[in-house]
Amino acid sequence: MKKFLSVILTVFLLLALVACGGGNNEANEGADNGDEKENKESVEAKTIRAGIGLNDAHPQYKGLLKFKEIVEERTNGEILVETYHSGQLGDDRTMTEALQLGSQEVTVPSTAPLANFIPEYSVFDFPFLFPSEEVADKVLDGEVGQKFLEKLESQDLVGLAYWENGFRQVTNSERAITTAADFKGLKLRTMENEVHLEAFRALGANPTPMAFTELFTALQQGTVDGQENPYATIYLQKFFEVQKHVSNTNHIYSPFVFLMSKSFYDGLTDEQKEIVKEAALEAGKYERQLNREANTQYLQDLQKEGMTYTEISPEEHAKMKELVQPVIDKYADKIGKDIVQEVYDAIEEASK
Ligand code: TK8
Repeated sequence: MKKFLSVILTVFLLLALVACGGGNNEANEGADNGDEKENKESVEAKTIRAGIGLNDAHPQYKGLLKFKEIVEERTNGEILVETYHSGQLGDDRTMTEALQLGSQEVTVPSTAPLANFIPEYSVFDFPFLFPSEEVADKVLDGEVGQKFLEKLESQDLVGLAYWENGFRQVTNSERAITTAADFKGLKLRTMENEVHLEAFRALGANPTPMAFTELFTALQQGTVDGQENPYATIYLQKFFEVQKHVSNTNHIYSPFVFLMSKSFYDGLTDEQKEIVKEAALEAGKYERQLNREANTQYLQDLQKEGMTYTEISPEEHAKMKELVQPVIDKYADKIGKDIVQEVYDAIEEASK
């Protein structure tokens, strides 16, 4: 009998050991699962596909690399950034639509094509709106600029910062432009924005809206006589190879807007949201500085490459302003006089 009881006891003890060990296993499994899940999550970093239209020589791309550096460092690799330039992912409108669809996470378009998504953005392309880069910074980085960024949410977009495209200058291969009358009949490519189109019509030109990705070929083939962009773009995109004349029209200060897909942004932790916003702002300040530093140098380099540079006098600039004023009045009505007035008031305040 004793022997029988000791066998039963041994079997019972063995069963008890096995059960506890399993529990531990389960606990371990749980822990493993937990660790595994945690490891899995940390292994599966989020990826930002960031695309722009300008090439890798442009300050805009250097700004994108700065954004990548800051985000990857501050998130310890939880977020990785893939950068694409030269329209590899498409033109401004296509990439902005990709953000809305969630098939791309970041792009940095000019404000002009954004007006096709949020009409109020046209105000930033009113000719001669910003008198200087410094005033543009103050207004865009202040209350008014923030108000415009918030409008993007209705389009499934998050505006994180303003970067700089810069003051736009006209180039062409027909004639030197020194007067308002010299625009007459020029076939000029413009961005896909009604204000740009109508302003150049008011100057007597014959404008054609076109994506930036098609521009160099159109200039090369003579589909258009000219275009307008900041000196940095004219030089770094090698437009001097297909354009003869450049003049300091300074007709529009063009901002870039750093856009993120809302669906991607909403999926970030609060800490990650702060990091991407800080990174967009810090990289934007860096990009603006690079863009400005070399502007004078770019103009000299364009002339070294054989372009003729002509200056437009204050009197002729005044004539240009007079010719485009009816377009400004029309679009101020169209997009809302109040918000337009807010922008002009902010500019006046920032100019003091
Ligand atoms: C580049 C464009 C470009 C703009 C244009 O993606 O289209 O002429 O000035 O900088 O945004």
